[in-house]
Amino acid sequence: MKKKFLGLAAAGAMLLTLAGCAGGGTSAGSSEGPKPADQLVVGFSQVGSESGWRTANTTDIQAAFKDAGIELKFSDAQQKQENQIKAIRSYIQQGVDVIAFSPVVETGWDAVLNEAKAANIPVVLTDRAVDSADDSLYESFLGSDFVEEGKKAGEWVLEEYKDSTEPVKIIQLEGTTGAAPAIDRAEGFADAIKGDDKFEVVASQTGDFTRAGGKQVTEALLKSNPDANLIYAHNDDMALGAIEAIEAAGLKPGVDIKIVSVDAVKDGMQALADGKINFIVECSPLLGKQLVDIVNQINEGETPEKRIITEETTFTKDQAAEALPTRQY
Ligand code: GYE
Repeated sequence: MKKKFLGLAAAGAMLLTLAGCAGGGTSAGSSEGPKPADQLVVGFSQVGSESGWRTANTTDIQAAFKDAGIELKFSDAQQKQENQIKAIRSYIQQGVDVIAFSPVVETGWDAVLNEAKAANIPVVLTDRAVDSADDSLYESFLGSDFVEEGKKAGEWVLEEYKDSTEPVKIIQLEGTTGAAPAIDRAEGFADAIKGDDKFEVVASQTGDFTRAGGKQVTEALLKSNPDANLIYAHNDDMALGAIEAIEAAGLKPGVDIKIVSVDAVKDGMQALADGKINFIVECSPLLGKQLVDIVNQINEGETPEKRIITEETTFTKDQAAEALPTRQY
């Protein structure tokens, strides 16, 4: 934060006074230098608990801060942007040292991020991006490359159907509307399959990243598209909901209708090992340790990397069976 203080010289003492009044505390790494871990306070606003991925992400972040001996104030926004904005404002009020959050949607953050900036509280984005043109509104963005994930799913589809001359009708189960992973996973996938017009996305709807949403949307879309060959689900939970809907329609998931999804959480991996899902692109929720590292860097007055991309792989049926016994989440 030392650098930040210099960088914000133009903002002047008034903002520092305001921050002082609001929170009564000094920010990490301020003029007095780094704080000991047990005096650091981080406010984290989580998206919700919509999926197995999210639960694993929350558990991992909470455990990492506990291990580091850093206090973590945690709030669950129940997939509502207004709740996240309230939580962030309250962290600003409390004068926490760092605010971290996983933005439910990409747009609409500039005002509250400017408030954090004015209060001189560094913000770290985890998991999902914001679309702000001003990237000085956050210190670092830690998370996956969702376009790449969508591309990997699309490339698997290309390979799976490479010998087929028939049309391939695809139903897409989208994540939360306006969320970075929903936008980017759709884009990467569309890009991968666009070269061959035998692939047709016949229907695409949001299932809000939940199992119930995936089930409900699949039920409806199978009725309007009884000849669908494949479901591309933006996460495992929606794929698991789709499996229920496919079975309820008297069809065999993974055989009559193939499924490709993203995440690789345990339940998804089990369905893959059982042959009900055909391919999964991994998206790691284990961001806790890296988030602690970023907070420590900020506290030390260092500048964290602006973009930290999570390393991820893909899984076939056999690879899922092999990975399952030691899968953490
Ligand atoms: O894929 C999905 C969750 O933002 C990467 O959010 C995350 C996504 C994840 O609900 O399961």
